[in-house]
Parts: sequence; structure tokens; C-alpha cells
Amino acid sequence: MMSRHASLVGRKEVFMGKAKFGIFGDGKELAQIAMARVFQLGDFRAGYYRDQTFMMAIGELTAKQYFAQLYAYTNVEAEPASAGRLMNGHFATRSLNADGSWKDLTKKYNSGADVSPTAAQMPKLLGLAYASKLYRENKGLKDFDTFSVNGNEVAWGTIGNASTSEGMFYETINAAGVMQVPMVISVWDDGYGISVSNEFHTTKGSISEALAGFGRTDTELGFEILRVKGWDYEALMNAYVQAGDLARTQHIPVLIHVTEMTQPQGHSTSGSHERYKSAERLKWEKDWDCVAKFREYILTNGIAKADALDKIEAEAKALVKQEKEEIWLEFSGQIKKELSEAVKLLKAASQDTTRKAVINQLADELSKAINPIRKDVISTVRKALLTLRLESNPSKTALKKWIDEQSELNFDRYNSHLYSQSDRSVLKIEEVIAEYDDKAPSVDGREILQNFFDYTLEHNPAFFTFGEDVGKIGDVNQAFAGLQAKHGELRVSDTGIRECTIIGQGIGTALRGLRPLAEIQYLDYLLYALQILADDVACLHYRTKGGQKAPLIVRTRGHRLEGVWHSGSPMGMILSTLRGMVVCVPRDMTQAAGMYNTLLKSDEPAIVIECLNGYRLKERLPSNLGEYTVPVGKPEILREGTDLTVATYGSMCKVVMEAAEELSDIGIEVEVIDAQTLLPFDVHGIIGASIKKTNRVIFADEDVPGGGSAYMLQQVIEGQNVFKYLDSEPQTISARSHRPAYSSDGDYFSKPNVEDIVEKIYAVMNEVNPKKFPAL
Ligand SMILES: Cc1ncc(C[n+]2csc(CCOP(=O)(O)OP(=O)(O)O)c2C)c(N)n1
Ligand SMILES: [Mg+2]
Repeated sequence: MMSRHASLVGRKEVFMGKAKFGIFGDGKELAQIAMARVFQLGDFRAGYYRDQTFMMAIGELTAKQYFAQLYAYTNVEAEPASAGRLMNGHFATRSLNADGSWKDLTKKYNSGADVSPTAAQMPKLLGLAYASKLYRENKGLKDFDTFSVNGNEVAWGTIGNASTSEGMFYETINAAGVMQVPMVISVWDDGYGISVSNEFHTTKGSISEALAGFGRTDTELGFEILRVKGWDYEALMNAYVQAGDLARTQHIPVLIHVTEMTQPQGHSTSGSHERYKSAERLKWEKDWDCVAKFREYILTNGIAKADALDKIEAEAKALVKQEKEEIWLEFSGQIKKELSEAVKLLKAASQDTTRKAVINQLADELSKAINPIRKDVISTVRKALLTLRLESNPSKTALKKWIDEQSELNFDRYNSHLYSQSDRSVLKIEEVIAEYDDKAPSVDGREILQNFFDYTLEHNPAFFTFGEDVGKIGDVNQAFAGLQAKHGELRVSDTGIRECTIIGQGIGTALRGLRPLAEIQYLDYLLYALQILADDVACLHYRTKGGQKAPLIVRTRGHRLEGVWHSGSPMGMILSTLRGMVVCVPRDMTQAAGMYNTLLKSDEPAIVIECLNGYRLKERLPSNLGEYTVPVGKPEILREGTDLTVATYGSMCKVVMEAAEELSDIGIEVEVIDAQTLLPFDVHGIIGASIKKTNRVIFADEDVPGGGSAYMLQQVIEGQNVFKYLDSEPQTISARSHRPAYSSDGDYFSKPNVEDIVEKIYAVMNEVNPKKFPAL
């Protein structure tokens, strides 16, 4: 009743203009109560925006918190799921303490942090369930008792009927069936996805029928598939008890198709379902409303009398109203307080200026705002400060001081926590230099990694890896060769070809305290996984305001090799979509291993792009493989020079170094800098300091024009105050706009080559001194 009334009141709040948008869980209540009754401490939910009843029933959502999110209240105590950063209906529990350390997840009811893209909760669900399998079967994890009790935890997924059409849903189902993990997926089937009915979504119009082939038999592993009606409480309880037992005790995945659910108020506040549902359908939804049906059930079975139920409803209704009003007063009161402070300061400022009328008008308009929001207050004060730009007096100073203070508070409210703010922030990991014995052997790059991973598997029980061809053969480039045999199939494992859920496997296990290394075989195939990295991993810490972390490391390899799908370097794509992750672009495997060490000491998610053409190149084997760290955000000067700085990274380091040697022969000394990481990027201004010396710069990479090279240019020119030191136009060198053609000639004519770089730098020097460097 509490949930139902929250839905009914929520819609009204939106229509009164007190909240921007609303999407509610009415019509889905009863099944969620059944699910909540079998959900246990330590379990995880990964669901979607209809799950308010479940969250209330497990005690993780009060009416106050519900409305705090609807209003976008930024107070994390009032709105612990997202501190006002997410629309209503996006649920999450807090896994972390304020200092970023883990809580004891076995003593909590846990929910992943919801995302809006339909079915994007599915990949993570696989990992949440897989973690239980690891905790049960990997004896090396027995000390991780604040994350799991013998792998008994079930991961509970929820998804709308229409959202099951997404590829991610099928990929997750298949992977869970193969892996036999304790996952229970409920499909809330209300027959529609906004306005589109099931016949347009699903083969045979029924997801449980369409998935029948995934069903387990006496002789074959698969899913337990159950079908139950959303208004039938006894059947729901039977289904959920059965599902919970199967998943918890035997790690068998279960799909519960909950049919005949309804939407009493339509899809969301953005439209009305009368537009697309027939009168018969609307009547049917009224008649089969699960709350009404449940009441009927209770009365017919003599479980309670009508007046008792009426009393419960009246109390629930009153509670919702009261908590809603309390939180509205708190939320709007805070803004009103800021508003009255601003009005007071503006009035004071109006006394000291020749622009008195303008400032007074701004103050008056602000004080009359109905349901003011923070933007009204801040934008008014900023307009006033522009008006007062020529003046200098104490009241203006007071206004300026006030807005500076507000900016800091608003940064914390709206912009903080993109990256870790804990002691394990990757920027706080101390640098440890790689050491070499006198007789350090030169080995293939892949052997550096192999030795490093061997050491790490030995010493870090939380660390494990998985991906296509990672297990038996130890990845396509053999950095894990022999390590499955040595450390076991739970530490080094093969997966199906399913990039999106490989990442999901990583997300869920990272959310439960493990340190997954998820491998994407080639950088070009990251596109299959990019959506979930962007929508879930990269924004997780931000969207929960530090309530959850998933320190997943994605390992992949790219830049140069052969052809369109094995030579990509789409760094611009990564940089635009994966803010919130660390992006490492090591030039060789020694640097890569040091970066993995750094990342494993930190609590941030990251992607490491190894050089595809570097595994067979010789490198000296460091003696402190498990210990040395490569700091992030700290470029390394590979070659000193006085004429021009080239900043680059990855496989291009070798190409640029070769060009620099050629240029040196003709009297041009280039300083070559390896950025090493792109996010974070050169936090100490090392490239800027080099430009102060050389007064010229080129940013080079093998992404398309305007991609990674343009990013580096923007970071340095805007961020490092070097414009005034430049004596030549700053430039970029990149690959062609198309994907690289096949074979060595294709590479030569598609990617930047030594001659391209030599000629571009020479052209700059020709402009500087045409006598010494005549045009070619
Ligand atoms: C990838 C993606 N496409 C489109 C949308 C817009 N959208 C939000 S909910 C929704 C319908 C989902 O229907 P269903 O899965 O049946 O869930 P229901 O709302 O009916 O419970 C759509 C199309 C979205 N959020 N994500
Ligand atoms: Mg639906």
C-alpha cells in the first residue's frame, strides 16, 4: 500500500511542477513482495525502475527517500541511491563507507546501481552471480568473509518484458546457462514496452516460450523456467521460494516470467496510456490489478478483515503523505534559504551601485520565483556580478564570496566523485621504480607479462582473469600461457565470445570485492562492450556519489597489426565515453606490467591497451616484477631535444623515436614524450614544461584526425598555460580518417609512418629557418 500510494502521489508531484519526471512501480507490487521475502542478507539485486516495492519491502527505501530522489535532492543521507543525480526509480544501496572502504556486504541487503538503458542491468547481474560461484569454489577466497558466506548469495535480476528484446539480455541468459550461476531473473511482463505490445517484441509473444530451449532437463544443464501470474500471491510465493532454493543451494539459474502485470498509471509521466491501449485492455488492467487481487485473496481466505485492510491502507497513505511533505520542506527549504541569502546580498549590493534599479529588479524577480530551483538563484547572482563588473565595494565582494562558496558546494553536489576520492585513488599510488639485475635477460614482451601475471596470481587471491582464449592457451598472445594449468580454471578462464557480458562478469565480481581482469581480445572489439563500460562502469562512482565502486581492469590490445579489425586505435571514442575510468596506453609490456601493479593497488576501474605489435619485441626483465609501479598521469621523456616537442603514446612511441633519430641526423633535435596514460593526462604539466623549452609542439597518435591527438592538444593548450610560449602553430599527426587497409602497405598508407612524421616536423622547421631547412 505504501508503494502504491507513493506511485499515485509521485505522479501528482510531477504534474504540480515539483519534480521534472516520474516513472513508477504501480502494477508490479505483489511479485516484488514475494521476491523480497526470499531475498537474504548478502544477496544482490540488479534491476530497473519498477522495483520500488521490492526496495521498500527489504527496508532499503523509505517514502522519504523515494520522494527525495523524485525531487532530485542532493543530500546523500536523504537520497542514498544517487544523491539526487539520477531520475526517480533508479535504486542502489551503498556498499562503501564515506572513506571509500568496503562495508560488510554479507550483513546487508544489496542492490546494484540502476541504469536507464533497457537491459543494461543484465551484464552486471551475470558477474554478481558469478562472484558467488567463485566464492564457493575457489578455496583461496575463504578469508573474504565480508563479501560472501560460502557463495550462498543469489543475484536477483529484474527486467521489463519489452527490454528482453535487447541483445544484452540474450547474451546474459546464454552465459548464465553455460556457467550455471546463482541468478534469478524476473521478467515483469505488463504486455507493453511504452506503447508497443508483446507481439512486436518477442517471438511467440512470450519470453518464457521463446526461451524454452534454455530449459534444463534431467540430463542437460540449463535454466529452470517458471511462469506465474503477477496477481497470484500463492503462486508467486511458491515460485520465488523454489527459485531461491535452486539458485542458492545448487547454483542453478532461474527465469521467472511474471505475466499479467499492469500499469495503472501508464508508462511514465511523459504520456498517457489511453492513447494506445484499448478500452477493454484498460478495463482488464483495472480488474486484474495485483493490489486489488491481493485484497480479494486476503478476504476470501479469511486472513484479515476488510476494516483491518482499510486501516493498513489509510496508515500507508498517511505515512506517504507525511514523509513526502517532510522531505519536500527539507529539500525546498534549503533552496529557499540559499535564495534568501542571495536576495539579501543583492539588496545590499544595490545600495552601493549606480546600477541600483537593475540589481533590485534581479533581487525582486528572484524573491518571487515559484518553486525556485538552485539554478534560479545562481544564475541571478551571476547576472548581477556581470552588471557590477566595473565596481568595487564591500557589498559586491560579499556577493562574490558567497557565490564562490556556493560553487564549491555545487561542485560537490553535481560534479564530484567521477573518480575515487579515497586513499586508494590511482593518483595517490606511489611510484616504485623498476629494478634490473646486472644480468637481467632480454625476453619477449609477452614473457614480461607472463612472469608478472604468474606473480600476481600467486600473491593476490582476489585477482583473476577471463576472456576469449585466455584459459587453455593463455590468451592469443600467450601472456597467460601455462598459468591456467598452474593456478586453476577459476583464476584463468575461457569465456564464450561475448564481449558485453565479459565486462558484465567483471563488473559484478568487482562490485563484490574481487579484482577481475576482463580481457577483450582486440581493441576493435571493444565496441561490443563499450556501451556497458560507458553506461555502467565509467559512471558508477559518480552516479552513486561514491556509494559503489567496481575496480575492474579491462585488458585489451590495439594500435598496429593488420587490417580493418585488428589495427584500430579509436582513442577518441574511448576518451569521450569512458570518463570515470583510467585509460592506460603503455608503449611496451614492462610499462604495462607496472601499470597493472598501480591499478591493483587503487580502487578505480581502468582499461589498459597493450601494443598489439609488441609481444615479440625484446625487453629486459625487471627483478621486482610484482612491486614496481608506473604512475598514472605522468608522461615520460623518452628523448631530450631542443627544437620541438612530440607528445605521443603506445605503438607510436617507436615510430616517433625512429623519426627523431632521422631528424637528428639533419640537425633537428626533437624531444619525444610518452604520455603513458590518457585519463588522467599529464597532471604535473610535463609536456607543458617541455614546450616552454622547445616552443613548438606536435601531438601524434594513430587515431583518426580530431581523436586522441586533438584531445592531447586541448589538454595541454587549455590546461597548461603554454600558448604564450609557442613560436609555431601547434599541430597534430594522426592516421587517415578511414580504417587501416590490410597488409604492410595498407598500414604504411593508412597509419602515420616515419616519413610522415619527419616531413611534418621538417616543415615546421622550414617555416622557422628556411635557409637552414629549405622546403623539400
Ligand atoms: C536502450 C534504450 N532504448 C530505449 C529506452 C526508452 N525506454 C525506456 S522504458 C522503455 C520501455 C521498456 O518496456 P519494458 O521493458 O516492458 O518495461 P516496462 O516499462 O513496461 O516495465 C523504453 C523504450 C531506454 N531507456 N533504453
Ligand atoms: Mg513492459
